[in-house]
Amino acid sequence: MPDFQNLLTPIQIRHAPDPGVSVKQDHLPRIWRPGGFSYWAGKIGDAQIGPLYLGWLGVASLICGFAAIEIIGFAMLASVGWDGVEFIRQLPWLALEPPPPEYGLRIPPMFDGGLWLLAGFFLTVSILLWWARMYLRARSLQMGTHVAWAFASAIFLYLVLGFIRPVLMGSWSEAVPFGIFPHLDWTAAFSIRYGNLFYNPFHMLSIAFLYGSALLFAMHGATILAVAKMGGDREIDQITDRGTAAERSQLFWRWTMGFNATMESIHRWAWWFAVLTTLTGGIGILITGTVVDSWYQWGMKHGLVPQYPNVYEEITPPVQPGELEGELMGPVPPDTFPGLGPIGFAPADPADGARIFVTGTGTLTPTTALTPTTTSATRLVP
Ligand code: 07D
Ligand code: 07D
Repeated sequence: MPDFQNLLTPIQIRHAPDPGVSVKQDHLPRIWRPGGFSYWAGKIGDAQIGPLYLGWLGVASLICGFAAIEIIGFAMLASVGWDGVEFIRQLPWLALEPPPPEYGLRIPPMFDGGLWLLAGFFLTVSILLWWARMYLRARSLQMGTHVAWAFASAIFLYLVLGFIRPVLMGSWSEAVPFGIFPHLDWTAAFSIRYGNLFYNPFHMLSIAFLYGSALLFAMHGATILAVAKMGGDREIDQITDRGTAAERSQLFWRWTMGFNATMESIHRWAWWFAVLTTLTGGIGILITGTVVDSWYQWGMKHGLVPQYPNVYEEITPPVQPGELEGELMGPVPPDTFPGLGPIGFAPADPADGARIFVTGTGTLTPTTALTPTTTSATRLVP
């Protein structure tokens, strides 16, 4: 029976490195054989480093990942005139942007989005190969494939953001740019463009699962640490042989909240919360712009948010010539008034909500029926 050890009192034993169980599916030799030891790794975990299994999937994934990073890096370096110092200084702001909208889903010129497409291709292949590697390593160890399927959920969100949704929307320009702050700008702009993502119920679910993951992780980590001195950190033993640690940790939660997870079920809770974060998130992004155009308007329709105030008279289209200057409340599709001058957004008046000004000459004949959601009221100024 080993002595109780924790992060502060580790005893690092040096011995012949443990090669691990042998499995017959090993096609390629493990590298770093026979493995070595690291004092600092031993401070935070297991001191043994390696052997590392690097099959052809791993090699191919690393090559593709390297290619993606090279393309992104050199495109960013080119964007600062090949100046290494500026590259480092401005790195967080640099971007490799997707093609502009005019190319739709066509292959764009190399320096007008083509590099983005190429980098995305290599990154995606790299991620998918890494997924296959994880799956096959688990299989060859005769484990379940839970890790691979959790990773698949994250990959689903990644593919929705950068591939599936852009394809459904018919344009690569819908996708996320590569870049540290630029991808945050994209995230903020996406939310604004589609009427505030907070009103997207799948964004709500994703947030609940994200926060829930953090809470469960904190509860579980803290509980196991609290009973580690009774052997609770040897969690798996506790499933088959419930010693006093498992007993107490479960009693603790039953006392505190009347219910306790089991040594096994807590890991299912954690797995599902993590997996559902990106799964519900991916659904939320998938239906944004494809099914729902404005989450704020969706919220109005379903009573989440108040209607725009109806402070002006209702518009009765078509409006006669001469009555071409006015304010229309609410978003108006851009081709509603053909031949008309600019339709611009005015600064929101807190009392009235957002206004859209219509100016110009011609016949004000809406091509789209002005429903209460496209226009709630107007005051036309002759
Ligand atoms: C701690 C595991 C280690 C992983 C790390 C990330 C890269 C990127 C590439 C410069 C928890 C490694 C980073 C390989 C370098 C280039 C071109 C995981 C841990 C340390 N984001 N995001 C970050 C990615 C999206 C958002 C940070 C990737 C969506 C917000 C990092 C993707 C949206 C914030 C990063 C992706 C979004 C971040 C820290 C892919 C909506 C932050 C990540 C492939 C979901 C935070 C400056 C981290 C930040 C942040 C990477 C997608 C929103 C650069 C690889 C499009 C609001 N994101 N992100 O620790 O500080 O994750 O940004 O989908 O505030 Mg992001
Ligand atoms: C990105 C999965 C892909 C990653 C993969 C890993 C590598 C290699 C290398 C380690 C993260 C690739 C790995 C490349 C790494 C090394 C060496 C997972 C990813 C495959 N939001 N929001 C979410 C909150 C707002 C917006 C989810 C909170 C605003 C958009 C999450 C708030 C606006 C999107 C979440 C908030 C906005 C999201 C992400 C608060 C901006 C998404 C879940 C309190 C102004 C994404 C449905 C996740 C989503 C998303 C949280 C606010 C925009 C729950 C807490 C209103 C556009 N937001 N958000 O796990 O799914 O991501 O939405 O304000 O796309 Mg949000």
